[in-house]
Amino acid sequence: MTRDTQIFDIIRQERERQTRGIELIASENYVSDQVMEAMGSVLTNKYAEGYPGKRYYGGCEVVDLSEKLAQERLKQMYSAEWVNVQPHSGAQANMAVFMACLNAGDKFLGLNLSHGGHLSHGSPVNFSGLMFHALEYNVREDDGLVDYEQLEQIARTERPRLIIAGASAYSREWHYERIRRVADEIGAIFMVDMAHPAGLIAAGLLKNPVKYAHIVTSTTHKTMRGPRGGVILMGKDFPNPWGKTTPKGEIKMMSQLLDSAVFPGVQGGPLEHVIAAKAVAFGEALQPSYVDYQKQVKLNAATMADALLKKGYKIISGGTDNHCMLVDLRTKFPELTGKVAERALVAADITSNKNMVPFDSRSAFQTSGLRFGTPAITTRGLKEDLMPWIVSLIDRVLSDPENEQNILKVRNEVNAEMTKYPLFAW
Ligand code: DSN
Repeated sequence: MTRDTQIFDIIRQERERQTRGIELIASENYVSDQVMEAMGSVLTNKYAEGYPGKRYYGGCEVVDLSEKLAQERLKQMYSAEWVNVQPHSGAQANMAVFMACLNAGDKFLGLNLSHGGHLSHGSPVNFSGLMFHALEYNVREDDGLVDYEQLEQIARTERPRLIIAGASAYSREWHYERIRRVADEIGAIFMVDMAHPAGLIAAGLLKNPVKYAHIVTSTTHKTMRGPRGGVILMGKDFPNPWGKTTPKGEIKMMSQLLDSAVFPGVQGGPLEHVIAAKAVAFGEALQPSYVDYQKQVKLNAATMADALLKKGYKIISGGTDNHCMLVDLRTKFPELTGKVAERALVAADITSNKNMVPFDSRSAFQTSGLRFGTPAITTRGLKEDLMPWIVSLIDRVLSDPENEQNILKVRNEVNAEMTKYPLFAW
């Protein structure tokens, strides 16, 4: 077969883009060579519908070993009792939880997407908002923190069956205990989606939601630094409180419902090559060097947030406890939209994403915010001393976002510095 030069040239271009720039998208990271090796392995050839030891195809005895290893390592990372490593993504992990816990039309409560929440926590254009009755809580306008009083009040009045904590743009620690209390009071299931801070949690730098929630979901590729994918965890199995029964009238345990919801509920064959890559990433997360990495992610984020504040930018909630921060551009540049800011920064090889800020006056296509995060640049080897320099580059671009000469100068500085931080061993 002739080599597909078209696609491999595109991959080469993407590799160059990733290498020459400063990557500040809070949900992105660079995986290790071993994670990529496992993803690009012969395991991609195998069909393995079912679970280890209970498959619908022959020849699964080898992939059973790697899936079991992934399960054991993930349990160890979070002191979990039960896990499922098959979800293809975080959204699919969440979908499986909805399927296991709710009936179509049931009420659930999640953080408003425009206040930092996630699409799969109730957006009207997502399955969660389309098939279920989504209720939302906000962050407070004055301090940008989750409005726990509002959450409790809605929970008591509306009595949702499921309450979700977790966000895609929230830079503070959560009061899981408080949410669990109200969930217990009304008999709701409490789920935490820890996709963003999962790596910091595994390193013991943030509270472990497995101790507080009935069910925890995550992606594996953000701060965790594994392949793209999802997982579900529980600290303790429990009978489904809503009394979903089998055709024989038995009440099922939540682990059985979740396993059936992932497969055959929302997925077919698991991606065994990705599951092997997850196992590699989980193995890396159990090494002492992972804690050092996550401490540096947090230090870099705190230093970047300080530098932004010193330059006059507003950060929602005033800073960060984790790897990310949400900047409200309106304080420093009232006329500048997130859309224009994102484009100007990309032209300077600094990648971030436009993001709505709480109580935004602009639409999701324009936005007034930018979200920054440090997992990727920390993997690259950048330390806290470079954070003020990155912020000064951002500031130069945003101060004159249409000035191509200015942007070119910044880009040259970015490219010169980043050649000092090689990315791939091959
Ligand atoms: N798209 C992800 C993020 O950027 O946070 C969430 O799924």
